[in-house]
Amino acid sequence: MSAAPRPVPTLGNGLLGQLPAGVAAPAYDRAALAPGIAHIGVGAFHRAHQAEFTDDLLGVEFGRWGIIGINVRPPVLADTLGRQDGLYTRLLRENERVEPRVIGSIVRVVDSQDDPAPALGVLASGEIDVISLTITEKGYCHRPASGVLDETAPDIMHDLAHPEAPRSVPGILLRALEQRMATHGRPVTVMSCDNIPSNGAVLKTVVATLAERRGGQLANWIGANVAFPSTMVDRIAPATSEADLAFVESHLGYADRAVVVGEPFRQWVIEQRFAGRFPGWNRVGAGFVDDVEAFEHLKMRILNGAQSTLCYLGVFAGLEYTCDDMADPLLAGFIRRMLVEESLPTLQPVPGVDPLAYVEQSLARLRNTAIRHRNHQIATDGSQKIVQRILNPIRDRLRRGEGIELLSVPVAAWMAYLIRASARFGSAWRVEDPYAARVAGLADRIGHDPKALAGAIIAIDTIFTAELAGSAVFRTMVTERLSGLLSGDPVGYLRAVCAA
Ligand code: CS2
Repeated sequence: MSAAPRPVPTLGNGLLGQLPAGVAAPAYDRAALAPGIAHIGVGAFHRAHQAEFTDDLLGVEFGRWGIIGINVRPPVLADTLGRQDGLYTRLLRENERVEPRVIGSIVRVVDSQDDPAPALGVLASGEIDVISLTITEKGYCHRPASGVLDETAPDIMHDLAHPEAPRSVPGILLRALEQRMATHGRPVTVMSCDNIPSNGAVLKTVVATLAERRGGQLANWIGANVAFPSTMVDRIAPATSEADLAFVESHLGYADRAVVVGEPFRQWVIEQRFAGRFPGWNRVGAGFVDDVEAFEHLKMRILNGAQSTLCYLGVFAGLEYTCDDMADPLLAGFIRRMLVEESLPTLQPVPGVDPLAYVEQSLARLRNTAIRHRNHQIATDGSQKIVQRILNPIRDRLRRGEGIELLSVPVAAWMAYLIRASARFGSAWRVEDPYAARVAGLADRIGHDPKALAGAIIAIDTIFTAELAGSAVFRTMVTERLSGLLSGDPVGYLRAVCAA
């Protein structure tokens, strides 16, 4: 009779003393760790980035900086981190190399998907000095083209009518700030860590607009007691797959439902604008600066611009991951040319950065075969990404009378992806984007006539500014690219553009 297989233990406090050799563990006493940070949006990126920086900080300078992780949208955290005392494994991967480490900075998780009360209880608490957010671009309920609050967004309309039971993140923040004002009055830093330009200013604008609509003292109190620093965050950390969970179980010998995989590269630049106590993340590699703008443009236009271009071209060419796109010499060659010839010249100098070296480093990161970042994942919510990654550099070039032969390709590719010109590419896909229905509706009404279709999409003024929509060069180039992509042989067209 063979022995029954030994059950695999689950990661949790009880396992911390018995981790396999080679798995790093928190270098501080977790039992003594009290919370000071509340984070909204505990996805892969937060676990691979801010939570790791915080874990580093606690190891060199222990203090009251444990994180309470809050989700106000799916997934539910109770089933994963909640069962593991907030612990999870972070795997850094680069080609063959794997570096596992258990991160301990998240001390508690709170699910507030159906009811804002649990989130509000944490955010309004006087023990919280920093509220950080990774809620994806669309979580800000702003108009991407201008950064102002979209007062027609359904959740915002709801929150304007029912501020005591908010659904949107800006509405939840406003309610929490109101409760802070009414109770202890302690200042707080509210820090966006999403990939939108001037993310702190955008967050401040949407919250302040709601506060003004609300009336009373709240807007003034926020102005005097709340800081909204902008940040630039960077680390490629794709959605965790079943294969990643299986890897931990088979190679490390324990079960972990909250594994996260990231590349070795990481960067964090934070605007020095704090209210009250703030963690010394600058002691562990983050940069505290007076102005983040140059850093965020560099990152969004180069690294993110490349990702958002490759994702569509890759889907059209039948490829699955960014690293597959980069293994295609034509696509890789096109991306390098686009970045060097068109995106890079729009950047202001960035202190301590050689821009060409930054391009090469970004391309090397995208070639990392151990990072399985799906093209469709990056294509998700493209309407919220394209402004800062592609349209702003286009605007800057047009103002200087420069050409946009290459940057017009991702604009048309985004359109072709959204109208699901899938039959033409021999594959089908579901579009996840707040503008999916609107663009599909335009395509149904107009058909696939490139000129009419490009014109109708460019007329969406929450994405395309009047300046861009009014540019004949822009319309002509995008129409030409869209005609090519909607032609009988879109892949052939792409190859011709890439090879040109
Ligand atoms: C990606 C980003 O899905 C996406 O939009 O472009 O998540 C990207 O991987 C990160 O910004 C890298 O820091």
